[in-house]
Amino acid sequence: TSVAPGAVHVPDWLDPARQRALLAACRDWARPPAGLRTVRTPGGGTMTARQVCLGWHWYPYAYARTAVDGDGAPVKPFPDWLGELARRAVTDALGPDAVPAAPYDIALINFYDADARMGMHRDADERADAPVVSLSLGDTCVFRFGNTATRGKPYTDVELRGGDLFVFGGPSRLAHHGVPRVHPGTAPDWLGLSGRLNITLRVSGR
Ligand code: MD3
Ligand code: FE
Repeated sequence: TSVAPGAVHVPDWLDPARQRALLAACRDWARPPAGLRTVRTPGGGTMTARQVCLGWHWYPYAYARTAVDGDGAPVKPFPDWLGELARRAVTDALGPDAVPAAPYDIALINFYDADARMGMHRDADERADAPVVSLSLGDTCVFRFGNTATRGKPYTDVELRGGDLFVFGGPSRLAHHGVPRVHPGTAPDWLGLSGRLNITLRVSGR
């Protein structure tokens, strides 16, 4: 389903076995060193979703090779199989011509509990215009897809469920977006996750 030019939602893209395998990998990546951390913004704010990074460490508002706002350890490597998954996602959502020449080399994994949210923002810290791939696991959330010019209206609210794929490329790459709410207790029992997890795959352009 196309939400805007370059923004494509593919419900149920990950089958249950893939969801379980991805969750197990995320739990492994979340362990120290350079594991799950709370992100603090320069203005003194705290992000309610906690995060772990692969390949490059994101901190507001730049990338580093070490967990500069965590324990300072080197960032875990970005595995080849995640890059393959990203290229397959872009091909399925936007077609083979949209797959970037440069390799996918960043994963940002956000863990949401029942009260976590993400305010409206743009992802502009990458030096490449390659599509961003988003994979969701666990609880359903409300995902707000806005416009490039402002953080406010007009925007479209979409329910993102566990197993869903969303790809943001072309004119949607710099659109504002956020997660105003998570619906607790909506993850399937077979997954064994209380809360929501989102994995974004990106090209750093470095
Ligand atoms: C639209 N994550 O990590 S995923 C983020 O659910 C982020 O954790 C949210 O926003 C989450 O930066 C939303 C959907 C998403 C991800 C990246 C985008 C939408 C995007 C990049 C550009 C445009
Ligand atoms: Fe974002």
